[in-house]
Amino acid sequence: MNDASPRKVLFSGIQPSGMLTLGHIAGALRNWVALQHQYECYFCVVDLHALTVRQVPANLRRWTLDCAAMYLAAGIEPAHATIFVQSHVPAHAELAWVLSTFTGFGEASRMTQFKEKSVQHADNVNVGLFAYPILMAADILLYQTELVPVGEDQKQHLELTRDLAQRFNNAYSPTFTVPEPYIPTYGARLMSLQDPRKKMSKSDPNHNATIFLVDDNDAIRRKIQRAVTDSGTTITYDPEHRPGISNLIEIYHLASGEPIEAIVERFRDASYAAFKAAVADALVAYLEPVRTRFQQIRSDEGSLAQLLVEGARRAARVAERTLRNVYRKVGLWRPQY
Ligand code: AQP
Repeated sequence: MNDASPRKVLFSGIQPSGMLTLGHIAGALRNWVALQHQYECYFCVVDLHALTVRQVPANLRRWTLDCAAMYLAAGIEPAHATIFVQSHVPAHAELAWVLSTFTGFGEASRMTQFKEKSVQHADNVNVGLFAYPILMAADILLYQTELVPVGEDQKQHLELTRDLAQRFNNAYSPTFTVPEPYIPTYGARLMSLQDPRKKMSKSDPNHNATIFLVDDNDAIRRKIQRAVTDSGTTITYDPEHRPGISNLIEIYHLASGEPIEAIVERFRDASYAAFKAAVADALVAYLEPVRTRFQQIRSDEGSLAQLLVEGARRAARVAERTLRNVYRKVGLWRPQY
């Protein structure tokens, strides 16, 4: 690229709290792939965030590498985007601490995701879960991020990030870029195959509800065949009233690239069974190459680790510059070393 103006900075991440799902391709990875040439991208595996829910240590370690490998398998190119693991860059936790002293208890208490997650994880409502949006603000602000792709559930957190940046800048002098939400080109939110009013989630205890990106062809076919549909017999797209069949149409659209209207038109008179078979075929064809690439990347753990070390080095160079600035402004004394 010959464009002399610097590219805008974009930051995003996924928690390695399980194996990634088709929802992550729909709502995150395919956007990232499309954005990586246009923006200066930081794609982080946010393992510190995953700790807010109790994890089996061996699983968390494995999923961290799996998650990074899936970024690559989905098409992120390390030559264009920085891929790294959050805990490898200590500045994230350090800046989160400073920002927590600028966050009102009341304003953090208003975060709706905290309220929802406290109900979901009632046996472990920890302070980390409460402080999650502050760590997210640190993730974003360390890189002077201009754009953050956000879904509906993260809008409030990005608003807090903007407030914190402005508050800090006003209290001292301009330090942080105030980030803007980036409304992704592909906004699909895939729903659970077993309860289409709920989001498809990697930590759903019912594995039939979720298409994991590592599922083999038989598992994909089985899960699509068992997907809950609505009463009725026609293939129509109406997410509000017919969420089950609409979700399958979304999946077909994702896998085939065919416009929703064209799908509905083509399958209007088909049976649910025939449509499900077509969805399964399209999805198998779409996911097989991703899974094969994932397996190749994952089988060479040395190269993957090396790539993540290099990513962390690149990220740390930028993050530490911001953190040093913040420490100096708030009055933390540091010797020259
Ligand atoms: N079902 C989905 N449809 C569309 N986008 C989705 N994303 C996740 N699930 C879907 C997008 O992935 C990014 C963040 O993922 P995350 O794993 O860090 O957090 P999450 O949204 O909480 O995902 P899960 O699978 O539900 O995780 P658990 O089960 O651990 O809580 C975001 O860009 C999100 O929109």
